[in-house]
This record gives sequence, C-alpha cells and structure tokens, in this order.
Amino acid sequence: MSSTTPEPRATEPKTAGPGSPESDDAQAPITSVFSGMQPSGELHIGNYLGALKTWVQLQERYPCIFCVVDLHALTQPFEPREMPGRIRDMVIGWLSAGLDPDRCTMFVQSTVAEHAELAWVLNTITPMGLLERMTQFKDKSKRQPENINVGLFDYPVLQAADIVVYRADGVPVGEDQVQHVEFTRDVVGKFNYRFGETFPMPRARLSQAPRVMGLDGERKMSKSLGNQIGLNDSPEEVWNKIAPAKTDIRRKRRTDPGVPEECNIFSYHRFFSSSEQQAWAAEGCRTAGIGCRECKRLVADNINAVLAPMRERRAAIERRPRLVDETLAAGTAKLRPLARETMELVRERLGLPTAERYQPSACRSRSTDPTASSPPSPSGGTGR
Ligand code: AQP
Repeated sequence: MSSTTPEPRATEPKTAGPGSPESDDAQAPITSVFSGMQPSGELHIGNYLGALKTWVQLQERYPCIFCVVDLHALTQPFEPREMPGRIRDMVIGWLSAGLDPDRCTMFVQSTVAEHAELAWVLNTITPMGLLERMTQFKDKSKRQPENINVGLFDYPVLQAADIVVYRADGVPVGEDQVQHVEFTRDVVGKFNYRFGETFPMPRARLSQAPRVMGLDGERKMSKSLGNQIGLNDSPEEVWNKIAPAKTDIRRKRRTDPGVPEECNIFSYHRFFSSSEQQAWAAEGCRTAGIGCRECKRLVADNINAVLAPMRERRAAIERRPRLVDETLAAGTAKLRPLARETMELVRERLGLPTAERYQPSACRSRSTDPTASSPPSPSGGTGR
C-alpha cells in the first residue's frame, strides 16, 4: 500500500452495521421514537455519531420526538444564567445536523410538566436496588463528590417518564444510555403488570458508533469532560485538538511500528474515513510507513468534511433568530395534550382523580345539580 495520503472523503460512510437504522438485523419494529440530550455543554462528535445522526435518519421514517432534557441537566453543576443559551445552542446544533422541524418534534422537557409528574408515579414502583446498579450514577458520583444529589440517583426514573409519557417504543441512544433504557423496560414491565397494560415496551436503538472515545483516549467523549471535538469547532480547532492527541504508545519515534487497533486516533478513522483510507492508515501504522501526524491530518480533514455542512447550516440558522423559539413553541404545543392524555390514563389506572375532578367549577355544578355536566373552565383548558 502506498503511503500517499488518499483524498479526504466529502461524505460519511453509508454502510449499515448491526443496530444501525438502515440495517435489517434483529431490531423489532418500532412505531414512534423519543430521545433526548442534556444541555450540559457543547454538542460533540460523540453525541453526533452515537445519537444525533441516527435521529436525523429516523425522522424520515417514524414520528419522532426529540427533547432538550433541561431537568436532567440540573443534576450536574450548572449556572442558571447560562441555561437559556445552552438550550438554544443545543437546538441550533440539532437543526444544523439535519433535524427538520417539519419532520420531527423538538421541545424542552421542563415545558411539559407531566414528565415530572409521571416520574413521581414511577418512583413509587421502582426498587432502590435497581437504581443502585446504574453505572452512570456511580460514574457521575465520582466526578462530582460534593454534589451527589437525589436527582442524580433518580435520573433514570425521569428518563423512563420522558419516554413513556409519549408511549414511544424506539429510543435511539449511545451505548452509555442502554442501561437506562433497560431500566425503563423493567419499570414498564412492573407498571403494566401491576396496573394493566398501559405503556408499550421501549427498546434502545444503537448507531454504528455507540461509544466514541474522548481525545484523552481514556474515557468516552463527554460534554462535561473537556475531551471533545465540538460540532461547532472550526477546522483549526479540530486540528489543534487532534494534533497533540495520544496515539499508540508504541510509536514513540516516526520509525516505530504501531498497532492501529490500540490507537485512539485510528478509532476515529473507523467513523470518519473510507475503507480504503482506513486500510492505508492501518498499514502505514503497522509498518511505520507513515507518521502519526499524517494519520492525524487525514482524520482531521475527514472530520472537517463532515462538520463543514453543519457549520454552513448553523450560520444560516443564526440569521433566523426566531427559528429556535418557534420550533420549541410548536413542539410544546403539540406535546402537552399527548402528555396530559397519558397522565389521565395513568390516573385512571391508579385510582387517582382525573386532573379536572376537583376543579372548583366542577364541584359547584355537582353540588347544585348532581346530574349536570361540568362547564368548561374559563380558559377553555383543563385549568392546570
Ligand atoms: N462518547 C459518546 N459516544 C457515543 N454516544 C454518546 N452519547 C454521549 N456521549 C457519547 C450519546 O449522546 C446522547 C446525549 O447524551 P446526554 O446529553 O443525555 O448525556 P450523556 O450521555 O451523559 O452525554 P455527555 O456528552 O457525556 O454529557 P455529560 O458530559 O453532560 O454527561 C445520548 O444518547 C448518549 O448516549
């Protein structure tokens, strides 16, 4: 194999792998999709490859709901004054990556109160032991020992409520979230068994890149770990992050051969480079035919080729200042009635009063004329 650098790819690989939305493998059919992301920092290529790219594909095939999970983000250290900007920036990132407000529904979790309400109900059927097993809780407790809050512990219950309040059954996530989806399945099973069939059984949908490692090569790429390549990084920033990143430890000098499978940079080639380019990089590494810098240059160029259209779309979106607000407002307006409907069903299953049962207007009409039906509330809504 020649050590001449092949041309960077202009587009991403299209091959389907196990668990990818395009693959024909053993994925049971789904009817609707829900997934979310925390506004806990800038979106990175791990979020994109692990989830967002799949979301963009799924919006063409299923009713999809995508949620900025701001209530979840409260479980980590945050600055209230930064939260509105983070929410906005996250949605701009989604739109830049290809989510289309005409093809999917986007909204902010805290604007639909039923998520928190249903989480409380699910809390009451969740054994502590199930939550104690969650690895994300253990990891984040180590990361923020001064702030191990109940919300962090209860995070998977709120996530379960997020999914089932819309009775969604497809949940596209990265590998780190699979345990939480399995947890949701346990909770759904318990609820349906105890109170009657209410929620469909959700399942995780993994992408072809379910776990992207951070630039440190030690932990998964994370918004809050400072080991990320941001979707909003400029070409220079991408190169400035890739250039000093660790490679295979065996390659101390240019002439030392390496093992590509043990090089973090090579793992990025798998996601961003053509099979021909991957073969070139692997061979060059094993034979010391190329230096790490050449290998990094190619992968940086390929990452930039994927990010370039997103940067262009971001610039266009930023010229339409109302787009984000309009998108989120439309999402909330569409989803509130659906969430209310689910909560009414849940109340009925649990023997709780409906949300309207003890409205003052309903009581008045019942006390004067027990056969009279309730007049509509002055707002025309449920009065909640
Ligand atoms: N490194 C990753 N590789 C593949 N998928 C990933 N995801 C996150 N990191 C990777 C997936 O992206 C979606 C959004 O996740 P989230 O916002 O709920 O939080 P997270 O999983 O905790 O992501 P981060 O970036 O690591 O955020 P922080 O630092 O705030 O905790 C999920 O589907 C996730 O699997």
